[in-house]
Amino acid sequence: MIFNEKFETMKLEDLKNLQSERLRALAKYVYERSPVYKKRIDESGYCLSDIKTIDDITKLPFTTKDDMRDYYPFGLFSMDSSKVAEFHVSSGTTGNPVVSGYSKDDVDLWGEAAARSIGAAGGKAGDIIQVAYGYGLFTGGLGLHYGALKFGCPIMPMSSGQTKRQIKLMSDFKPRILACTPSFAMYMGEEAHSLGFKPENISWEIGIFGAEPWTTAMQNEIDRSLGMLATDIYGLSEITGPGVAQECHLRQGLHIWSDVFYPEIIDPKTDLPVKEGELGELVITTLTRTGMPLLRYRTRDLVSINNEVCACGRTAPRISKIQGRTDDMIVIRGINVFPTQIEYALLQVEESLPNYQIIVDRADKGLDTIEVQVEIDQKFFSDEIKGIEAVKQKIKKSIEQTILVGVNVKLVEPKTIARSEGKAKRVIDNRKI
Ligand code: DLL
Repeated sequence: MIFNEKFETMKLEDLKNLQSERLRALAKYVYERSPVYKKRIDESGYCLSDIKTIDDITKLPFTTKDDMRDYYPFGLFSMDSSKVAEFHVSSGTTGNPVVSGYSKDDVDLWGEAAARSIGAAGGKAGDIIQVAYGYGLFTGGLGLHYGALKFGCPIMPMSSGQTKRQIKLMSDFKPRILACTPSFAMYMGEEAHSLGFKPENISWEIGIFGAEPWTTAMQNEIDRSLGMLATDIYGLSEITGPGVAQECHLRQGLHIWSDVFYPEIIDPKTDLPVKEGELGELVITTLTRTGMPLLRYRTRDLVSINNEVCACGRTAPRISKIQGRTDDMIVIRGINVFPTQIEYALLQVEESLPNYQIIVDRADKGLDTIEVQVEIDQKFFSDEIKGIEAVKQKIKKSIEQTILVGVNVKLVEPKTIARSEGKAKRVIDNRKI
């Protein structure tokens, strides 16, 4: 179902005019309210009157994840923090987390974007939705929640975890839609089967899955094992949570709601646009946000774009599934993890040496695992087993407290982990994405 006919099927020419109008207003808005953007626009050699159409967007400065960290917590807001309705936070590369401030209108916009996404996935008003993304500073739970409220779907605000309870309530309430990370969907499917459920006893018909990379093969596997249509949803806290882009039932790319989140695809090395269909970094401008609007935000996510009108009738362009990232962030079970966080956690434990490797795997059933191999001083190896086990637990605890994801720790002797002469390859990602 198309939730918002006017914007989702707008003629391309009208869409371009709307984007141009919104870009002019946005440039003025941030220039007047954000000292950071005022300074950057002044330094760019362009002025507001140079921003006439959406094609002039390239005259505006980029915003990066480093900016988010440097201006932590509220320095990039265009609104006083007392006027903000909600804060959301995700992991930053080092030190400071990434904070995003949503005004009341931004929360409304987020609900609109997520509602369009529920419709694109095939949802209908009245469908019960089981929201099994985490609620809280992470945007997954609340994003689908706001979308469902707007769309008119009765909500089961489950949050993540409690697998058996999720399945029991699925069986009793018969939700038609399940929203969670793809790895959690796989896990729930596995549990449901072990409890004796067959695909025909599973009420979910539509999955709205995202927050982590996953393949089409995994999508097909979820379709098969849960007897549903698994669709991909994309988003990031800085822009808006889930609902920046979403696959329609045809699953030929994710429609990016470009009347509000304007996409550019650039070569991350030259910063120049790539040709339609070529892989590049997704850069997004929030055309209508008011709390923390962002100009040309470098998402570091690698995608290609297809501007052709989709057979579903939507004119919003489609991005490919996320093909990778330009940095070393690993998204594991929906949580962003940076190797530097693991390094930090290791350095808190005196027995560990700062030589480590992170091995990410995807088990057969789709659940991602992290193993951290850590070198420890030779002298601890001569210790009795109990002592070694205690060091291992100490390291495990330190890492888990930092990254908020369970890990396996393997202690190895000094000089076991390959040394590098260039950039150290800290992460071995064995997931086939
Ligand atoms: O993950 C928002 C979200 C919640 C999206 C629920 C979809 C569903 P962050 O925690 O800020 O926000 O992480 C954003 O996660 O830059 C991508 O690298 C990755 N990511 C998000 N969705 C997808 C997806 C949420 N569908 C970062 N496929 C992004 C691959 C995804 N990666």
